[in-house]
Amino acid sequence: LMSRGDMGIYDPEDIFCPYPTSLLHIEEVCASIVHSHRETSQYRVEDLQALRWKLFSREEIHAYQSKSVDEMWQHCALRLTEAVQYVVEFAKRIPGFRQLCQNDQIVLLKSGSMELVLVRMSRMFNTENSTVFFDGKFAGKELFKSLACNDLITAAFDLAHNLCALRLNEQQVALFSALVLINADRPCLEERGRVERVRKEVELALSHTLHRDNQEGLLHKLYQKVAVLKSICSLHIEKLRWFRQLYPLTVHSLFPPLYKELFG
Ligand code: CLR
Repeated sequence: LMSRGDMGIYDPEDIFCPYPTSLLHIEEVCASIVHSHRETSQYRVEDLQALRWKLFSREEIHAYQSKSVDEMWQHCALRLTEAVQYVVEFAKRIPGFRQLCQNDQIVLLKSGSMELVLVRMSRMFNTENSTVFFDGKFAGKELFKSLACNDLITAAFDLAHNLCALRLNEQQVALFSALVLINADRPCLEERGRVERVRKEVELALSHTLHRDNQEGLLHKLYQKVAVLKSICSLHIEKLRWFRQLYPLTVHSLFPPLYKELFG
C-alpha cells in the first residue's frame, strides 16, 4: 500500500500519518500544545505574581464561612465550571484531540477536566502562605470551610503545594496537562488505538522538552502525580454524590449544565 509518507508529503496536521515521527514534528506538537495552554490559561502567571499581596480580609473570610453549605457549593461549582470551560478549550486545541470521535472526546473530558483544573490550581498557588487565587483574591483553605468537605480541600491544597515544589515552567505545565488529558486507559473509550497514538506524541513532546531543559528527572515525579490527581477526582465525585443526596434540587436547577454533564 502506497502511503503518503512514501510520496514524501508531510502533513503536520495529520497525526495519524504512517511514517516515523520526526524531531521536527515533535517540536511542532510541543509548540502547539504550549501555545494552546497560553491561549486558554485564564490567568497569566506574571499577572498573578503581581497580585500576590491581595489577600481576603478577616471579614471577607468570615462572610464565605457563614454561607450555607448549599450556597457555598453553588458558588464553587460556578467558579469550577468557569475554569473547566478554559480546560475544554485547551483540550480542543491539542493536536489530534478534535480528530478523535465525539464519544472519546467526551470520555477524556469527563475523566480529565477536573484533573486539569487541579494542575492549573498549582499555577494560582502561593506556597509562602498556602493560598490560592479564587474569586479575585488569595484564599487559604479555611475560606472553603462551609463546603463541609475538608478532606477534599486539604488534598487539593496539598497537591498544589507539591506540584509547586517541582517548579515547572509554563511549557512543562502545558505538556503535563496534555499528558493527563490524553489517557488511553480511561474506561469506555471506543477507539483506544487512536487515543494511544495521540498519547505517544504527547509523551514524546514532554520527554523532548524535559531533555532539552536538562530536567529528565522530572518525568518520573510527574508520573507519580497522576495517581494523586485521580484520587482527588474520585473524592470530588464522592462529595458531589453526598451533596446531591442532601440538596437534589440545588444540583438539578442551580448547578451549571456543564458541571452536571461532566461530573453528575
Ligand atoms: C483553578 C485554576 C483556574 C481558576 C480556578 C477557579 C476555581 C478554583 C480552581 C482554580 C481550583 C479548585 C477550586 C476552584 C473552586 C473550588 C475548588 C479551589 C484556582 C475547590 C477544590 C473545591 C471543589 C469542590 C466544590 C465543587 C464543592 O484557572
